[in-house]
Amino acid sequence: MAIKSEIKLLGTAASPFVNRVQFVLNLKSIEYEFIEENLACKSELLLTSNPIHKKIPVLFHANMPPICESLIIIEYLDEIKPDVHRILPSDPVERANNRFWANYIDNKFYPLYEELRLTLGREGKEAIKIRIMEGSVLLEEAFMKFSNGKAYFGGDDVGYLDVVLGCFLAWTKFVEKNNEFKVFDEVRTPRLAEWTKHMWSHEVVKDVIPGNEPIMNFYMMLQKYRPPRAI
Ligand SMILES: N[C@@H](CCC(=O)N[C@@H](CS)C(=O)NCC(=O)O)C(=O)O
Repeated sequence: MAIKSEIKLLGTAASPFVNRVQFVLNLKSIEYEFIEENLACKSELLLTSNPIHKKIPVLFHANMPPICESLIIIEYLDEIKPDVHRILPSDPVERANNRFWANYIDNKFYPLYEELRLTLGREGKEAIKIRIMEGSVLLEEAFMKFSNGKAYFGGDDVGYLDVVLGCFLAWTKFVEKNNEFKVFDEVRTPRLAEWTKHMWSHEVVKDVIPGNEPIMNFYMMLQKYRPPRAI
């Protein structure tokens, strides 16, 4: 299938969900056009292509209807280019387990970062930090199971869960710095601490992971439009 330049990605550099899609496009050597979205003033393109959620990323493939939701997009890419760097395992049970943990990461683990930002007061923040660290231990256990002693969830190279969790690396660093704790550390989560280093230096990841400036700009936008609250 001719894919070159038929793919367009609507997003912004600081969005982990957009970065997730970029990782997979890179892994599969799919060329794409990046369309910058301004979430402070959403474009007509975003509102019409993702009218339900009004969120990025949105993927456009030739003249087909837009595809929304990052996990759906990366699975779509895996399906249209299965011959290059498969990210999901071929075994249905393993695939189901991968999806289970992706669901945990997106719906339980990462939302705690946002909850930490939104919570005012030392006590409340400390309680959320504990929940994040408990989550990191669960992820360490999952990593041990999936990686089989190798460097990645996917084994010898980046797989589905590396993409799903790895897209949050820059935000993890930011959250750690802002809140003076470690999400993944050498003592509590030694394998994930090691994995973090592999991910940061991985070819397809390192050019996508946003630097401090886009992260800080995005953070300031969140603070403005969705400010913290006292609980
Ligand atoms: N479940 C969605 C989450 C996407 C998401 O939260 N995107 C954020 C940017 S990081 C967004 O577009 N936010 C706009 C809004 O909340 O109005 C996915 O996986 O694609």
